Amino acid sequence: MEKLLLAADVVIPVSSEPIRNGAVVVDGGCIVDIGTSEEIEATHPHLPRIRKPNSVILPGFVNAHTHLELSWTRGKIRGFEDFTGWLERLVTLKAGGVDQDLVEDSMRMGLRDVIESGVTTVGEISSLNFGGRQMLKDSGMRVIAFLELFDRISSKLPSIEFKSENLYEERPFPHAPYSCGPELLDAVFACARENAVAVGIHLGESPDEVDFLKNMPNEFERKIFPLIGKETFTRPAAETPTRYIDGFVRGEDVRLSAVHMVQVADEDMEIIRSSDVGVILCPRSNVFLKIGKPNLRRMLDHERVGLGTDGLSSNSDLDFFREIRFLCDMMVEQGIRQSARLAVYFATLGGARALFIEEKTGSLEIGKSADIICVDCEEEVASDPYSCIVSSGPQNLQFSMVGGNFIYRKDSNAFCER
Ligand code: MCF
Ligand code: FE
Repeated sequence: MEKLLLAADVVIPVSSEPIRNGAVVVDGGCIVDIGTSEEIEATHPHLPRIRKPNSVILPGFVNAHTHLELSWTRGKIRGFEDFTGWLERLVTLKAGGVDQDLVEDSMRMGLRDVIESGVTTVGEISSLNFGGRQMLKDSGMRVIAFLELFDRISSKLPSIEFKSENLYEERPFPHAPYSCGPELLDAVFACARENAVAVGIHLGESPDEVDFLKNMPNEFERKIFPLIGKETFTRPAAETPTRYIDGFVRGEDVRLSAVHMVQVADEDMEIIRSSDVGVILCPRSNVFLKIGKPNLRRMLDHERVGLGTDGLSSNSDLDFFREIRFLCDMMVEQGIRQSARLAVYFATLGGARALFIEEKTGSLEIGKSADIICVDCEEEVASDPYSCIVSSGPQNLQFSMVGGNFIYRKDSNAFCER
């Protein structure tokens, strides 16, 4: 990839203030300079250059939690009463079996929608034996493949290899505290400590999860366990899901990304901050599954907070612009100021931090990977670039690159000026 200059009406580095008439220089897959167009063009004359009218350049979005593999379930789960009603339907649907070609074709379409909504990094939940993972690698995106674990895998865990390549990294993902017993959680955190691998988990999602972990009557034991033929298991009683998991982490140096975190108490925030837990919010999924909305105010003084669409079994689409807009509206609803700026933060650097990859991506800084998108804005860009991004959609995406390579271009004709 040759050295390239990307210029725009506004460059939003996210880690610092927006630059009017800004430019970024990309070389060897990395960002090598950033500043005003004037400065950059003086320092780097005669470079091939891209500048779109009315445009904003910013870090590619981080969709920190998806289940692309479940794209085939789109529109198939309706009319459920509550979270466990939804889970019951999903488990039954999966047990009915599905054609592998359908799984892969729908995943390919899901992946396309993710890319066309400006996402350059995806945190994908993937079954252990899933053949479609190659598709993720071939997409050119940055991928954190969370390998989904259930109790039956406990004894085999030490033999699982979590691969790490340039743009592709595998991590363990015990599904949730109600589906994974203490033996598996202990084994996962031991493996994480030994191999310095980060971990992900669905945590603090439904009120029933809270009851389950308090050892109170709950719908998982009443309805879901009999359905899947699972024996219940003894577990240490905990007041909140965060405290429960903290009991397994035991203050040790483990990087944990907790997905959902709707059931969070004020006191949990102290644990989240001191253990430096990455929090991944999936607000549209939460509303879809009727579990309520996350308390966003609580999250504001924590840096590791990102955003995910979840999969098409719990969301109507994978349009990340819509997820950002929904988050932003929810912030306004909760009386949070500067909601557009914060929503863009959650969608980029916050997500990279929630996945512990902020050294590589999430902001436009010298030395970071060139994971960059360009969006054209319908309104006047310069007055409020963050709001421009929040009100954009896939139709506004001009190009998207990961590690300096284009993964999407709206019009590839006459792309560069020389
Ligand atoms: O994030 C949502 C809601 N919380 C829990 N699980 C899932 C979500 N989307 C998909 N799932 C899947 C999960 O990957 O539900 C299945 C798993 O394969 C349930 S099997 C107990
Ligand atoms: Fe999920």
